[in-house]
Amino acid sequence: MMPRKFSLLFLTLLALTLEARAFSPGETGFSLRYKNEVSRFQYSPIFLLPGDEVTLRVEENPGQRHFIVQVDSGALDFRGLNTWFYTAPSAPGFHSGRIICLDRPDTMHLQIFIMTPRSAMEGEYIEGYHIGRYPAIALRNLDVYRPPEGFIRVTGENLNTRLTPHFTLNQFLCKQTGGLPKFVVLQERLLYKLEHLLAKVNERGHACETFAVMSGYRTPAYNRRIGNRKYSQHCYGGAADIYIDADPVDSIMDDLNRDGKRDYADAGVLYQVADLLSGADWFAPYLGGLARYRATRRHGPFVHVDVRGFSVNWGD
Ligand SMILES: [Ca+2]
Ligand SMILES: [Ca+2]
Repeated sequence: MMPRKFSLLFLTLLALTLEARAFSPGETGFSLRYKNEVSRFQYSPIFLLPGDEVTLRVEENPGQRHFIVQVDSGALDFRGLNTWFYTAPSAPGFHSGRIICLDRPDTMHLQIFIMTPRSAMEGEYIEGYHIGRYPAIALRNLDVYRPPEGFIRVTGENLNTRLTPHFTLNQFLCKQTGGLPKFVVLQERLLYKLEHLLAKVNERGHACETFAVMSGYRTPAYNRRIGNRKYSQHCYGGAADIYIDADPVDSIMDDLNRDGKRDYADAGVLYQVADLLSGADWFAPYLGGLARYRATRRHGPFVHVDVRGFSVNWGD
């Protein structure tokens, strides 16, 4: 038996360790409305074209009524009532900004990417990077299938930029070969969906700090090479194929149902959590495709999620 004094110390240390490991959703006490998005995350991405104009509206909470906004580049115009009008700079690149609450310590970091416009494409390429061809006509005339207006230019400097509290830009690059700069299409909404799903997964007892993203953005050229459907949400920056890889970290889905096997049933556990969220009213903006996939010789089991705007579920 351990002396009581030591066992208490041991328990305290254990509690502190568990505390340190607890998942934090990385949220601020206030929210920001911009474009068609709402974010409460301490890191919030804003993807814009050169010269784009966007309204930033901060929604106050009890005890949080006074804010200032700072940006490293571009023009900011205060419009009253916690509202700012931001005009993006004219050159592509990454810029940071922040919304600071003056009532208590609470900051939202704005991760502003000025994209390279589609007009910079030369044939199927931008700066030597193979994009391929987007279908000129949107599938069923849906906005989510219109060719993207711009591409995030990924360089050595911004490759590891945090987009939201638990996801970084490098997780979403297309798997095709080629050096930097690379170009990526990504929707803010997909990142927020992944954050909400990650928080739910942790809440359900599966501790993980991020998802392994097996496939994020796919250029139409790459998508075609792997034989995928031409209107894949991956090509529009709206989809991610994900799995949980926290214990052990070995690039394969963890044994989430703890049956000693890592297979379709584990993809099913992640699928169920995502499906559970789909039933919540507040989750409506994040609805999209949801699918589970079996392991093959090339990959382990995984789950596909996207933000096409309406629910479609499938499984193989
Ligand atoms: Ca694993
Ligand atoms: Ca299992």
